[in-house]
Amino acid sequence: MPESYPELASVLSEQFPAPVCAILQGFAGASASLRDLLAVAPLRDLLGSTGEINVQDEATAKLDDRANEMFREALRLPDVARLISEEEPDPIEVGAGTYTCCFDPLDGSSNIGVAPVGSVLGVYTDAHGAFEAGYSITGRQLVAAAFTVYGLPTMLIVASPDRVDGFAFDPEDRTWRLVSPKIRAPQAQYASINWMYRDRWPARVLRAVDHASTGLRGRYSGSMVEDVLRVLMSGGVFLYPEDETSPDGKLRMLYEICPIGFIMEAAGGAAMDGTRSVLDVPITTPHQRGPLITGDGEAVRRYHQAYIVVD
Ligand code: AHM
Ligand code: MG
Repeated sequence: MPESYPELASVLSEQFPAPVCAILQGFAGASASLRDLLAVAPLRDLLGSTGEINVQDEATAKLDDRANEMFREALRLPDVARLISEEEPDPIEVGAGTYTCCFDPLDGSSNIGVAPVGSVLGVYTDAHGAFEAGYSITGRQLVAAAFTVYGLPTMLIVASPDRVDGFAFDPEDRTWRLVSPKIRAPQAQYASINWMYRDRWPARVLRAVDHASTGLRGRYSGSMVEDVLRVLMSGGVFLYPEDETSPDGKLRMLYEICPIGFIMEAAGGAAMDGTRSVLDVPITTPHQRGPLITGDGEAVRRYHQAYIVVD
């Protein structure tokens, strides 16, 4: 019975101030619309690329563009100061609000049309001076984080500093309902990493990956959000370390690494760059990259212990 699963709005209002509830509702609303678009993408000529190259030097998919517009509009809210999107070269100044919303409108672009993709949001406070000379921002300034996975079911994960909840989208009445309250990251069963990059890993990464993944089974989708959802629900560790072609890692701090790190720490797991929590890394540019090793605290600790050994 749907009535037995509390609706998103009532769960949010118990945990967050009204402006943060509005931001999270905006994210959930745009996610529901994007889910609809993804479901008909092959029928609406929405697969393939726009022919443009984005600020990350990656080909922009038509759906990257559409998703970006949807979240950009949904998050233009009175208490939002600025928006930072994976698809926008520069921050977008919105108003005199308190919050900076950083988002990846469509995570897992290489899976569009073939496998689940998602969206990621980080809500930062006190970020006004960020990126000006001498000012940095860290993931410790997050007050909320969320991500969606457009699979069956379509899932929305929302975190405050000490609680993580999972909501499923009900297409009948278009509500998000709490189906997995107070998620705790279970003991690792799976390791998610792109094993094809093994030859590019420095010796310490190779050693640490082997140490962290011993005894685990492999699962890797190419959509971080999907792999992280598995880590949260079934137990595991997700790893995207630095390598020879991406010496700083691939994933971006503000709208990928820190929101996921915040969620994982709130669920009792861990998220490190190898030496420290990703939430303690100073971020000085909007699209700064970093390594991410996240999931079950014990597996992340094994990575760390092997990583810090001096060669
Ligand atoms: P995107 O936001 O442009 O889709 O890039 C991020 C994605 C992650 O979802 C995923 O974990 C990773 O890139 C996959 O990269 P690779 O193909 O190098 O394994
Ligand atoms: Mg992404």
